[in-house]
Amino acid sequence: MSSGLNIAALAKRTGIAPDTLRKWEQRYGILRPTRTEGGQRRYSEHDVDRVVWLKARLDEGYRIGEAADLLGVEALETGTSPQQLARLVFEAAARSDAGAVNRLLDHAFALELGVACAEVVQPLLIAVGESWHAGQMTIAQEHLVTSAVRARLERKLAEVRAPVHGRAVLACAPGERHELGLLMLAVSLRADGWEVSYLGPDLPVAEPMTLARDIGAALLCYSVGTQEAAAALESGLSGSERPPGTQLLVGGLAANAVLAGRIDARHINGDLAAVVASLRSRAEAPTAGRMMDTDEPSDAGNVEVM
Ligand code: B12
Repeated sequence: MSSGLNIAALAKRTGIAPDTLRKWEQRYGILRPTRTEGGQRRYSEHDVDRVVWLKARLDEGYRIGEAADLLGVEALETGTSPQQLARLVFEAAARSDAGAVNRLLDHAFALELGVACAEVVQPLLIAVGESWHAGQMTIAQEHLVTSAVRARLERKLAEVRAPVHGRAVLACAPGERHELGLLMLAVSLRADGWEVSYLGPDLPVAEPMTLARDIGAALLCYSVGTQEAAAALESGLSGSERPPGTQLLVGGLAANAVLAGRIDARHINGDLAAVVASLRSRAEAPTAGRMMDTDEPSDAGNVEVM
């Protein structure tokens, strides 16, 4: 049987009536359902994203035909490559073209989530940030991109999905303002069936820990992008009482196996897909209770390098 949403579920998710969706599908070919063995249409997350994108254009005043054209024409102009899309957003930001930044990012987020994050957003943020660090892009241009990315990631995070694997709390270490990598992890975990509490940048170490304890979280993630934040995390954790049954995970640019070993946390090398898959396989393991049973064999002091 083919998985996916039926038209009623698609209508519920997008707020567009089933009749309208059928018309959009037949007239503009903007939905690409698969069929069940019984011949019923099943819509994908990609279809949801396209409808949400079109709805946003209608709210801006476009007619549906224009919006559908825009979806096709811009996709054609930008080519199909996510790398090109990242470059076009970068160029749009460099000429302070907020409209193009937003439209192109809408395209990026209409791609499959993993592709959007790993192949568009991540290289884009690095290019934009490096350009800002080098004094080529202004703070305003950098913020234009980061807030547009943040808004879309937060929107994804707010999408309701049934929790399956357990609860996860995510926060940046004290002083840490590089938050978008962690937000991408939050969205990826949410999409994979975790109930996520994303707390954002610059948190005192004890706050996420208290929340994790209160809600019985299986996973507590800290992000460190700078050495200063890594040091602040380490000192905040020393002597603190860990929530029982909660696994501590550390990541970000300044995280490594050595730091993880020192703070008795886990560090997973690899991209977000690898991180999410590793966490999922743990959660699904028959012996896994809340993911870190005390009798579970430790992987080198809870440090894992894949
Ligand atoms: C964009 C950027 C900024 C933006 C951040 C915008 C935002 N709201 O997030 C702004 C402009 C605010 C900024 C500020 C600063 N920055 Co800056 N910044 C960058 C830049 C260019 C990209 C960071 C980024 O967003 N990458 C994309 C994301 C998606 O990648 P990521 O964060 O690494 O996350 C990935 C993984 O690490 C992982 N991940 C992240 N967290 C977690 C957590 C867990 C548990 C797991 C499993 C995985 C995980 O998921 C992501 C996907 O794989 C980097 C350079 C670079 N090459 O990365 C410098 C960089 C990180 N910044 C740096 C510095 C020095 C600063 C400033 C001190 C500059 C200044 N003089 O003010 C400030 C510090 C702010 C602070 N207190 O935190 C240095 C850090 C050096 C260091 N290691 O100590 C870098 C490396 C630049 C450099 N080459 O010197 N920066």
